[in-house]
Amino acid sequence: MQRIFSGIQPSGIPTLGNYLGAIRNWVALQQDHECLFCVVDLHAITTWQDPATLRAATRELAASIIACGIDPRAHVLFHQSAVHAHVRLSWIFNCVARLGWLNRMTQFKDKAGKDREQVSSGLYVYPNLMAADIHAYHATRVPVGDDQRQHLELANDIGQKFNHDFGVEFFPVIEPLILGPAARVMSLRDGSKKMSKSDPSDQSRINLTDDADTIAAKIRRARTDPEPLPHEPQGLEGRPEARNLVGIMAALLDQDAAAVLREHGGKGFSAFKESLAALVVEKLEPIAAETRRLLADPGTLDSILRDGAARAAAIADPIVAEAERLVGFLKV
Ligand code: AQP
Repeated sequence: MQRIFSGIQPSGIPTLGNYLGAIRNWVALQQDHECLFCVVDLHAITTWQDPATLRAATRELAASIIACGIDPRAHVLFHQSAVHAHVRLSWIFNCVARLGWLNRMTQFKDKAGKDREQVSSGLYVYPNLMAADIHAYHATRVPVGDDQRQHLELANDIGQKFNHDFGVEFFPVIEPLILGPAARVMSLRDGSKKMSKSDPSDQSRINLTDDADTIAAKIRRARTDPEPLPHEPQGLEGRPEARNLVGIMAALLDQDAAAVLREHGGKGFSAFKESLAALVVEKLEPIAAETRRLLADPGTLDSILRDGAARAAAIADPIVAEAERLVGFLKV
């Protein structure tokens, strides 16, 4: 069975984008893969996180992931900082990866923007930590969105350079697992920006914990254009906000945009938004309720995370210890 590593940052409450683009796919992968699901708090602090909020967000994200259908007994759910193998291997990878490789990472350029001199050095070496997350488990598959493809190629370059430098065949080649039509959910306020849990505007996203009224209000206020919906997907060209709302409905119904437009083409946005809000509420309400139930019992949640960390460490520790031996660290 192939081993899969998947991570998500506790940098806010998970959004409908995280659900449709990532967590929902993870649920399906559980059937025929050995899965590690990681709340990547080490990655989250590459940008500023308030400490108390980070602690709460780590629990909330773990609860949401379980509420979405991840089984933490059959698979491994844990938070990254609890398994030290990640940091140990990432330091080695900081010394394997070349500056030139990191300089090419478009996500760093996007996230740093004009503030390049002021962002943390952690943000710059983020892809090395991501490579360590995967290689620490000898995982061979990583479900990723298109935006993460470049980081995965870098993880392979690092693994292969390590193998070459130390004359071993130690780290396997990782394959990206691109699942279904790339569901990329965009901001409700700006159809050219992706929906993000760390977006300063709460109105830009639907949080997995939003209640029915909040969801309906956010969808009602979502930016659109004055034209009615087209009858064919080609009519969505140049209309990013319309495309986004149609895409959300299509993803939630496991349909394509053409099927949605066959039913809703010609309608104005107010009618369409009402149908969409009802659908989003129907799909997210059980997740929010289960998340609340899990969060009401933090003791049980913490014990799930503790157990997950112990099982993750049992896999990663021997692999990273062997990498350290290959590098030449003295073991006494
Ligand atoms: N808008 C989105 N549409 C589809 N997929 C998305 N993902 C994130 N946003 C969307 C997918 O969610 C997974 C986990 O992402 P992450 O938390 O590790 O970091 P991210 O991609 O940077 O997600 P956010 O929500 O935008 O976080 P912040 O605001 O902290 O940067 C990934 O598989 C990602 O593709």
